[in-house]
Amino acid sequence: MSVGTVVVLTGAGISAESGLSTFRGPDGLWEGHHVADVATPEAFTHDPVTVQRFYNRLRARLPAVTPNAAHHALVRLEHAMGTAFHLITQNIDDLHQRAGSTRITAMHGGLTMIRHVDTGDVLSWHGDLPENEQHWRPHVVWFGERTIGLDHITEMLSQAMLFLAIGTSGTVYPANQFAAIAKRAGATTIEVNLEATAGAFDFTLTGPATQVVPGLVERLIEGPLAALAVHGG
Ligand code: BV8
Repeated sequence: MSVGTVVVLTGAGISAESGLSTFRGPDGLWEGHHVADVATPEAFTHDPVTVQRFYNRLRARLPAVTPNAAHHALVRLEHAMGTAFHLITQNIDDLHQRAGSTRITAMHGGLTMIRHVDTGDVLSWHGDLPENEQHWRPHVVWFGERTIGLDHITEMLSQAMLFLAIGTSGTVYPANQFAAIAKRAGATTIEVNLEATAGAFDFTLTGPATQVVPGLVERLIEGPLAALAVHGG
């Protein structure tokens, strides 16, 4: 039996009701682009203008959107659970951070950071990058690149009592392995989504995140996690 941590994984679906589009539309395009055209190191080498323009447009959207009830509910869960809580997000928006989440690993980086291709220096960044800029890139994990914090994430999953995935299709590796890893460690696995995915989940709670997550968090704090909660709900 795991030692009793709660690990939450979020994907694009938790930000959908804040007005940010998810990734896999019916045509499988990301904002009108194929993945390989904008979210790979090769794309950045061969066509930096298209890549910088793509991320400038995504970054420019952030000031117009705000965290929703699901983001805020996860902050309440973090406050109730303290060090027994860990949030992993696949999202590159900054909505969890703006809601107040601090025990967070942004495993695919973030739109509000840029990284120097030679020194690896990372800076906070909120405006556009010049479209022909080739020394500073979005601090975002592209396909074929190593994700951030994977060793720490694997350690957290090995101690999980509860694994909760919210708004993720389970399409992308290695995040799509986390439920199975947690389950092998003895965790109960729950997903919140508009529809069940193929992941290793004991329960699927279907519905929009803003309608399902707040009530789920309150029930967890008052019920099974009450013994673990370090503060009142
Ligand atoms: C790596 C940053 C190794 C960029 C992202 C063939 C088979 C299997 C795997 C591979 C393969 N070929 C290559 C791979 C590996 C590859 C991969 O998984 N490819 C996929 C496409 C097959 N993965 C990688 O390359 C990873 N790195 O493996 O490195 C390595 C090791 C050592 C050394 C070097 C290398 C890196 C992956 C990271 C890619 N970058 N993001 C950017 O965002 O521009 S991933 C990107 O897509 C997002 O960050 C996000 O993670 C992902 C989209 O997934 P979701 O978040 O799940 O979003 P999606 O739209 O798919 O689903 C939304 C869900 O929400 C849906 O289920 C929907 O029903 C639900 N929903 C909608 N509305 C709501 C809702 N739910 C609740 N409420 C709502 N209101």
